[in-house]
Amino acid sequence: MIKIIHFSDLHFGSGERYGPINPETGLNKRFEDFICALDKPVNFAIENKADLVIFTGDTYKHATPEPIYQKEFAKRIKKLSLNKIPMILLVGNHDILYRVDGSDALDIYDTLAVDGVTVFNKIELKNIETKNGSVQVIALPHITKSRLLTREEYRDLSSKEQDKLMIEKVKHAISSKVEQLDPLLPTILLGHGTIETAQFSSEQDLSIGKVLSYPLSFFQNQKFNYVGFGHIHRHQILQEREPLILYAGSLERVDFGEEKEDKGFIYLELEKDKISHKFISTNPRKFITISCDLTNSLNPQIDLETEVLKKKEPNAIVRIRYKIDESCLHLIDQKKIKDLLTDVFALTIQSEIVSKERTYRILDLNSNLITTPLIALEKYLFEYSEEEKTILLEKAKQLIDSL
Ligand SMILES: [Mn+2]
Repeated sequence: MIKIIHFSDLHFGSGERYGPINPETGLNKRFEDFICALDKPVNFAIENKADLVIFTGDTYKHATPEPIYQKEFAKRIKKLSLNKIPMILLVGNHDILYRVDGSDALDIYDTLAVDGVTVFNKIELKNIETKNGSVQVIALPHITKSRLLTREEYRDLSSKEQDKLMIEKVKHAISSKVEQLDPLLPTILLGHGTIETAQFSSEQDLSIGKVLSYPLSFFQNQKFNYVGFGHIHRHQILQEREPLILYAGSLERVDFGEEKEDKGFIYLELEKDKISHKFISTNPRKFITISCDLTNSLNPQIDLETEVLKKKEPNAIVRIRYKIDESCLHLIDQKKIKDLLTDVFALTIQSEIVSKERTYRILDLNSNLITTPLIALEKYLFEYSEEEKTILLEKAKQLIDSL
């Protein structure tokens, strides 16, 4: 039996706007949360004498991390290496610098040839030796156009056609690796990217339709014992068996889009024809949104305070959102609200002011457009980029057509 720990989407440096500086360490306290979260799979692997640790990408917020982020990550890699636990590092989109040199934030571990560490930055099949036998790994790191296609191939294609071509190429690449598999060894496929049937965290939703996504059928191959993915922060199991296909999810909550999701890592026990899996929570810091519609309230301050006291929890990251009529705005004392929440970790207060007198108008949006809703929508979307507009209009057209 081979014991495997799989975690993903570490994102050191992300979400720090929710953290104050710890005066004792000089570090953002949210970053300290992320370090604690990383310690959980690392320590679990050591305590349980794991045979292999897998990380499926997005190490930092971006590919040029501050030295402190690199240092804290490297410490954990070294700890696993000293404990003789092999480790796989798969490159995610946040690890890649979009330049022609093709380098990424994980390259350094390959360059230094850290004992037991294998970095995957291209589609590849490799045998990884563990103390309980070899595992075959097909790696599908984040795919970029420049790494997969030649200029001649993509020059005359629309971005949709380029995506299609890339998906085709990935399909071929995976099939050719599958042909080379040794039927006697356990096989895992590790990826960083979007699988069509997966669900995003709510604040990640906007990237749907923009990124290329793989059909689930690419991975429904009985020659695989496990398909483990990174990229989508929401932990989810796409398929329970033959093979087990899942997203490990991120280790900590990056933003409020992940408020309702538990966070953790995956513990796997792999035998040639059997696999068991368990999600182990990192007990991430709580995010709490307190929403309050005060537009019909006679005592907005009291109503808001009541709601806040009902929902708040110590040490949580709290977001208060209240909706109030402009004429009642002066009845809210935000200072008093803050005083009720001195024991929370971080606090933001957002107000939405509703005005009865004025309604916001876009000049071009007038009653003449009532018969052409798509044109009306286009005018309404003036704040969006051309690319986003195109996506939204396409979706709207589908909706209108289906009605
Ligand atoms: Mn990613």
